[in-house]
Amino acid sequence: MTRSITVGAAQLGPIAKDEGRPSVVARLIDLLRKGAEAGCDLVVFPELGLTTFFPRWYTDDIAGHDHYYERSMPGPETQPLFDEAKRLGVGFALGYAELVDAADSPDGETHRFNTTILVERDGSIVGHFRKVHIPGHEDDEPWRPFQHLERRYFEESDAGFPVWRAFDGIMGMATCNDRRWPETYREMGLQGVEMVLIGYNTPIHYAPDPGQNALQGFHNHLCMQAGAYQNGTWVIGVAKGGTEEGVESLAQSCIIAPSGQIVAQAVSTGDELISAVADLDWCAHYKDTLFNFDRYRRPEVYQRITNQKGVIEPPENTGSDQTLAGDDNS
Ligand code: CDT
Repeated sequence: MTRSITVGAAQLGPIAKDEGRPSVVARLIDLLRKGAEAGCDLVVFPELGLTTFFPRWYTDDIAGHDHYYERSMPGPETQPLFDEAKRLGVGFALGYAELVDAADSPDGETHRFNTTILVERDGSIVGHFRKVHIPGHEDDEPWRPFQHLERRYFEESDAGFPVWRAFDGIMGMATCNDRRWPETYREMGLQGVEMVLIGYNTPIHYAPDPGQNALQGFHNHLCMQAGAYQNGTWVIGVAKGGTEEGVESLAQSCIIAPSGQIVAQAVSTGDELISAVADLDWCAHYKDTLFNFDRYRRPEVYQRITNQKGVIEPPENTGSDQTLAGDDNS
């Protein structure tokens, strides 16, 4: 018997700055119901799926933007989503801005994270993931047409990429920029992950190098398809797309099989539910053959994959001849 789950990618269109939580939660519930109609066990929503992408605005005092953060999950405004999930028997993953109050924090400090939760079909929270790779900048950079101040609004998580047993499989999460890093998938791949859930907000315009603008769609699929194939896992990539507060963001949400093939893709830039039947046993075709880590990986020779940051300078005189064992160029 195969372990198949039906998974939905619930792409969102823009969320306006003044759109309140009740309206956004109603949109999420509508997509959840569409997922139920499609037979979904699990519906995946995007990064920061409850608010506009507020890190595009500079502020001296980020505490003035705390209304964009959730202090509890579920909270009074998100409880209806949990209730509907339980009623329908459909789980979900949802990205949101998380605020940990100083009073609730082990170190007595306030913390802000870019977080995603995974919720089971009975409405219980399976796990929290906090974004590891925080892109953009900390300070106002007025030369940009719009800001990408995630590094001002969110801390980097040091918790890495855990996996959870849920939905009859091994589930992992990552958030937006995390999807561009091979370590993200490999960390979870080494723990046997079978499905990685990824929400994203990706502006088409990349101010530091606009030459990349035309490649946004290509890079989006390239990194997720490679991560899926090289780790024998399903990857579900879900956008908040369309033009939000004047900023155009990539859509192209997709469901990727362990072969690296896209098996479903959104066709709009707005609220849209796509789905696919995901056979988790398909992962073994890759995990037990080409990417049998125990048999073929060579961690003992991957000397530069360590805890260092930045680039390690190569030693002097490392011509290609000298890299061959036994060569003697003296
Ligand atoms: N949200 C997020 O992580 N977006 C980034 C944009 C980076 S441009 C500063 C992404 O990697 O898609």
